Amino acid sequence: MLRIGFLGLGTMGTPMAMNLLAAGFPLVVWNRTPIKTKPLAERGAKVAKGPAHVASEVDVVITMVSAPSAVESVILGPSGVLEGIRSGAIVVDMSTVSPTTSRKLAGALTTKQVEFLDAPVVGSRGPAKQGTLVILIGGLPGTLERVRPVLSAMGKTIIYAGGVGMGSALKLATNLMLAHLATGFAEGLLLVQRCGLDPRRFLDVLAASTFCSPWYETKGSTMLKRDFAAHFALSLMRKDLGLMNELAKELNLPLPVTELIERLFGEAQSTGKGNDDYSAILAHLEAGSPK
Ligand code: NA7
Repeated sequence: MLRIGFLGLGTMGTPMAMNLLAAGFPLVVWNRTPIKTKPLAERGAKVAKGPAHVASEVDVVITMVSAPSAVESVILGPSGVLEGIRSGAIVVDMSTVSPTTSRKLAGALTTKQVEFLDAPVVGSRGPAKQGTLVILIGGLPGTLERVRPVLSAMGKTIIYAGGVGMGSALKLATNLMLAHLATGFAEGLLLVQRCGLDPRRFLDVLAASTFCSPWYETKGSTMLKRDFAAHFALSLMRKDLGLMNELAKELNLPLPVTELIERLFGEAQSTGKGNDDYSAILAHLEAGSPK
């Protein structure tokens, strides 16, 4: 059985690593804040001293950290994965980063004959726990086949996007939709409430019409209750909006609405909502709309 190393035990990484243990994979873990390794260690994972140490002991290294700078530091930085990894190993980065970052990592790892996949996920804390994430892949199809059983322990659907960077590009496009959806729903909800309507009727209409999505029943319902406990932090969505707009600029593609939404998320973050769920964009819009 492949030996797996897992770096980054945050909201997403911990349940994903738990599912690897549950599937029987021998697991070595590391996290920048060491205390977060405890639940994994209690279930049999080995805790390593750092990313290079993890990489020296496994066949597949998985990274699940917050942002491009974090994954670059974990893989390319001092005592990083690149220092310890053996040729023939595979690195799978499941963080949401830019396609440029994915290509940079793949290029650096090639110097050690290490294959790379960008494999960001769609789905937040719940699907990570249930092992039902949707995993988007950039890289060689042969590399994907080597790690498919590993990915299948964490996700229900694996979508092959293309070469290195394409998984990251597809993920950014998907999160673009999510940011638009949350912002649009929030504005619609405020309008409905200001008109004196019962907001549940708004959900009823959405559920009965062509753009029905389970998102409205899950996220829409928690937004109605103003429950903004983080499943996917607003600060991370703000980071992704920045990556989308950066990518669009590289492609000379105007995304005017996404630019505006990035600004709104930036304002929400600067007023202290960064650690709330991304759906707290509703609270930000509400605060700016006095009666
Ligand atoms: P979290 O819960 O914020 O976790 C982020 C993880 O990234 C956590 O383990 C952090 O370690 C780690 N991190 C952040 N910066 C660094 C640096 N510089 N070096 C090493 N490790 C770092 O995020 P989620 O689990 O919700 O999301 C993970 C990814 O999936 C992200 O790309 C999302 O956009 C999608 P810490 O515990 O703070 O020491």
